[in-house]
Amino acid sequence: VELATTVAGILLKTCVYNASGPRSGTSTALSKVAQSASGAVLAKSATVQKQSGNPQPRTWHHPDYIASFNSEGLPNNGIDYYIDATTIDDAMKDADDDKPYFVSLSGKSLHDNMEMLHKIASAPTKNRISAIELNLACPNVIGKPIIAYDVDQMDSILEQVSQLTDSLPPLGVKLPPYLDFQHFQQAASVLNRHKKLVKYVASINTLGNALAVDVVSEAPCISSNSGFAGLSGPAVHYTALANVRKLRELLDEDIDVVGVGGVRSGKDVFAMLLAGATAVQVGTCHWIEGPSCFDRIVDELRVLMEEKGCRRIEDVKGKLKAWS
Ligand code: RRO
Repeated sequence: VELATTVAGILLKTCVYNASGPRSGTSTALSKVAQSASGAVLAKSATVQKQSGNPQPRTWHHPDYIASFNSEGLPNNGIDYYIDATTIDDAMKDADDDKPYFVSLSGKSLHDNMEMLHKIASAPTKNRISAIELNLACPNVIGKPIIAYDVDQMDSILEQVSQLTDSLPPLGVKLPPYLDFQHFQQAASVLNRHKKLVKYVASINTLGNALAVDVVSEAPCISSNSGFAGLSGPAVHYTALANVRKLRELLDEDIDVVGVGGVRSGKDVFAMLLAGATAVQVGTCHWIEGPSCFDRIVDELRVLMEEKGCRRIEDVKGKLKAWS
């Protein structure tokens, strides 16, 4: 069974890799992903300056791991760190030679995103950065909306970024979950308009502004942002599958769809592939289980594909059958 795939034309030896966020903020954490069966290494979303994020406690896992919550508020080491040669050396030194390294950007304004993109365009490490994931879906910056819910704003950001296309690695966009077919249409038409720039979408980020309540203390489980937090894990897996399916249907075929949301087994990856994903990211499960989850999930996927007689990703991708 061949589990290799391509995302934005970049070869991944396995179609499963880490989502931005969990265990992706430092070169030490990234090196553990790099040494696993993860098909790529994706860094935590960066801002222009290093920042420490929201007050603690800002994460909470349901005891049965059916759902996780975070209001991290973008703790990260700043863009310079993620594109620095020493960071990339440390992160990738024990990985397969050609394992791709991706950065994620989550600027607090268009100006900040442009500044980070200009830094990448002139970085000596530019050709070691296989792709850039532009996060237009962070729910946790207090006072800032989820950009990709405002399609006009998404359009104008992509318009600006387009002017840099030729000097940048391929670009993907991290999307929030959409719930309404009209919103899928609106988002897809903006993304299709920018298909020269946008080579993949990663769908979905956390479901924004959920609330977990602790019945003992009668207070929210999370202190920051009045307890409101991004919801992830198995609770959002079905929303993620629907987003992958719908976006695959609506997006131009040149734009890859990377599935992300509540994936914790080979079966979950297989379902994402059937829905149309070209590759699948793992976030919450990596957070809880650690980087060995990539080896386990890839093994499970290999066994399942063997059982089903599927020899490559293309045999599964987008092949969801009609109900019968
Ligand atoms: O750091 C965060 O609070 C965070 C980000 Br940038 C994001 O994109 N998604 C999320 O759930 N948390």
